[in-house]
Amino acid sequence: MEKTWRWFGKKDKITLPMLRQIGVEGIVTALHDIPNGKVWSYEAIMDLKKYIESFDLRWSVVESLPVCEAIKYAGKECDQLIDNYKISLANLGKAGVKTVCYNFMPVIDWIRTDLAHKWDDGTSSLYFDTVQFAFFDIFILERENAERDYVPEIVECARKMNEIATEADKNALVDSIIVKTQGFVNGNITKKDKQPVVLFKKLLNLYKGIDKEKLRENLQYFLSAIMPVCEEYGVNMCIHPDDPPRQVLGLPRIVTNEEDIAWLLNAVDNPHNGLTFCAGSLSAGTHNDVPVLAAKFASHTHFVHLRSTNILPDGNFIETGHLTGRGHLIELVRIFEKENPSLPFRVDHGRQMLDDKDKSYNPGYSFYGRMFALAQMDGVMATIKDEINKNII
Ligand code: DNO
Repeated sequence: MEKTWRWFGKKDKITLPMLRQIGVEGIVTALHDIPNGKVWSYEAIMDLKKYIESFDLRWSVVESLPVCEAIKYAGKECDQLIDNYKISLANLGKAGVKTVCYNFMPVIDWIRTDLAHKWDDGTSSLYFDTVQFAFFDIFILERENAERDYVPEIVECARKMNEIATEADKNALVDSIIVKTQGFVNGNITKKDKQPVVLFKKLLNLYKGIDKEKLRENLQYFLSAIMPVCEEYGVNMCIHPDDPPRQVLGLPRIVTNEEDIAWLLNAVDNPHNGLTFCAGSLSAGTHNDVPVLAAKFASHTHFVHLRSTNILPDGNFIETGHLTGRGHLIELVRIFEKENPSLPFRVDHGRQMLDDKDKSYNPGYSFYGRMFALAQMDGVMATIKDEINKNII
């Protein structure tokens, strides 16, 4: 597979020459400065593409061309926004950037409660704690009937947490859940927003009355509208699974399991409608057997995120090492190498280690931690290629 790396543009402290030194072949990036919903011009795309190519790298994947909320909840600006999306896709296609990752998660993209969960060896990784999340939902957001979504023991622990939490604790949690993890992925809330909770609640309100069926309809509408452009320019759309893969905050989520993925591929049956196979997101649900899903959907996969999690007995989950955990990444590399050796993959998130600590990288996107994981995956790939060449597998 092609070794790619998520790079956040010319302002990223991790530079393209650094990536060349560690064996990266392709870049995964976006025009992060263009506000969501606005057209990506051909000129702006070519400018970034040429910059990347000047370092002997290629722009392999767009992550993400963001889908605006009004497309997801079918607001009145929906058709205009889809038209803009089509123009951006056509411009990408003309520029030769033909793999586009996106998600259809309402309001909030990926969710973690702790961005620096300590390991015994001094490194840290990202973590999701159910009690902290329930505390955020019930006592900080004060979402109507939120406690119905948690078992009584969790509600009780969240209540106790609320009794002792200071304002600073609450702000730190808000920062982790809806600010720090969202801003840099072109999410709805950024560091500049003074009242993130107020804004977040307004966004949640936009989805009143939108259930799983309705959200599916809206996704189908969006995909059917853009497919002709994808066909004309050879662009492959790859949806990112919901992270974690379940309903949250009363919002529907529709890419959580085998049935959802099968629905998506069937609803718009077109080779350009495919998947970002994110092993990390899928592995955070006990209902998912990740290698089974990979084997089943490999031919519809256009892009792979290699990351693994472990689910703890209390339902919390931790981002674990790339050679362990429920992601079964070794088996996945075996499946995808056989299916399509030129498929782009990136190591998705790494631990914070060594010099990463003081660099204020985006959460999950450390340098040494990801480099370490990339080296591990590189070794796995080399072994598997060798097995394939010797006809052992
Ligand atoms: C988190 C990322 C996601 C992903 C988007 C794709 O680290 O994997 O934010 O980029 O969901 O649209």
